[in-house]
Amino acid sequence: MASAMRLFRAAAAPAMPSLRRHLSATPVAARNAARDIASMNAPLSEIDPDMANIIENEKKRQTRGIQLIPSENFTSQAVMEAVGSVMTNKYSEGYPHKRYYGGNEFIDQSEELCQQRALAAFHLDPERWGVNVQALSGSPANLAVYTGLLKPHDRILSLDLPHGGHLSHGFMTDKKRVSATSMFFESMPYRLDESTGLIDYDALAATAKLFRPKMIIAGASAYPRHYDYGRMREIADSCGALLLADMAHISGLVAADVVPGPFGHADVVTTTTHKALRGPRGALIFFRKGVRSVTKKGVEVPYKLEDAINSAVFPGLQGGPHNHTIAGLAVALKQAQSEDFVEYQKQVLRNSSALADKLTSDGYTLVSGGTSNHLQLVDLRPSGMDGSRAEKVLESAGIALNKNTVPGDTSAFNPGGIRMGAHAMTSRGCDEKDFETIGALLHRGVGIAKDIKKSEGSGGKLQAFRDAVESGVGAEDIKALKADVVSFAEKFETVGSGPPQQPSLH
Ligand code: DSN
Repeated sequence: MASAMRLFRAAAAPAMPSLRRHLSATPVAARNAARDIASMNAPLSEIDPDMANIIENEKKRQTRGIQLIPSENFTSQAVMEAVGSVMTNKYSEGYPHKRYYGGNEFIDQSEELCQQRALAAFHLDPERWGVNVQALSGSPANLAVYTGLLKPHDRILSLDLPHGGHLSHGFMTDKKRVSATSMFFESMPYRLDESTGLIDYDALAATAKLFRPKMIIAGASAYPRHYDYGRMREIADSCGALLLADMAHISGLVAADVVPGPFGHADVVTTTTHKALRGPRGALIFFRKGVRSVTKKGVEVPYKLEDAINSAVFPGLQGGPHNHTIAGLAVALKQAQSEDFVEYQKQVLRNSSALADKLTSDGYTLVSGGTSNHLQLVDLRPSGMDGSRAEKVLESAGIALNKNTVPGDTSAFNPGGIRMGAHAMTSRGCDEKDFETIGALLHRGVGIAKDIKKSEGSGGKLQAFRDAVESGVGAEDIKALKADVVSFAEKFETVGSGPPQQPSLH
């Protein structure tokens, strides 16, 4: 009824003047056009109940579960409002005031505001640093940096994926060049010292001397400790390499100044914007500007990063920027400069330590012996478990984390660990006590996984284990755990999900 009334009112409303002129001789077409506009303005729940339902279910999953994936977070209602705005309608290839399309007055304002806030959020002097806000996400941002600053087949030295690195830093196996970075450039990994779980800087320095990379990357997606960016700079200088810091996992902590950041040492810094920074899905590329060095004769040598990076993003790799994302990112970067955000990031560190301590006291082995940031990497092999089986049971019980390789693993497909982080649940208001409870729930889940594994024989295949979980082995225990997970998680407000959208009458 509501929707019929809506359509009637919209159809009765005058069409846009140009449309009206065009359709004046054809009342049927005019009515159709009015109906089309009305339907374009109707809410999702009315237009597409199937998708509305899927989104509601995802909202429920996020609310009723414990979200521990360390690269995820809850963005704010204000960010989502900007992302869901008319900014999505505009093409604006190019950069502010140099666009290939007209009508970009407000898009320029939005992008410039986003750039200014990005520099301010990371306390950067605009004379010394610039930023590109158009890269679509972390991997495209990194590819843009390589494309802009390296020649095909130049050498990149980066943390090995099984030791905590990221695909886009050049991962390859004996059989396959997996990441585009390893297809178009020559990548060489550096690794952790397996006895400590810390980056082996001496081995890194020796490899750099032999490999002579053009670029060294300081960045990880599963490293629970701080990088020594000063040492990374020294090593880069020892072989004349550029230093790229990919701070995607820690950028919110860096903005809040609660962990060491890379800006004092790196030439270029990339980050996604939807992890610790709590923005929409996107990326930032920061590059140094101004004088790079002064020759013995007193000649200033400038950095030549800005044009190379900007033109690699557009027109090198991308077309029109996602202006809705840039608008949302500007909002997130404003929020990232607040006192509340700093307090939030401090709480993330406290919660991360609390979870690490709880897991340690329950007998788990943490890679590097603990954590200094938001992330915990647990080596399950000493407890007779593996990452895939633990992940499966915990997922069935409403706890989302991910399996992860740990140093010493031989296969990325059967990793020995799980990776967790504190950002998302801290956004929902959890404190240290709550993270101890989360640790206890996790421990129960891993215990159930062990029981199931025992019941189907230790030589069992992973698929057999998954089938066993699906077919109900351990079902009662998983059900009981899930009930406890839901009653715990529902106590905490979900950030930014809002009430379900209802069809509305104007
Ligand atoms: N996929 C992200 C992560 O989970 O760490 C990195 O881009």
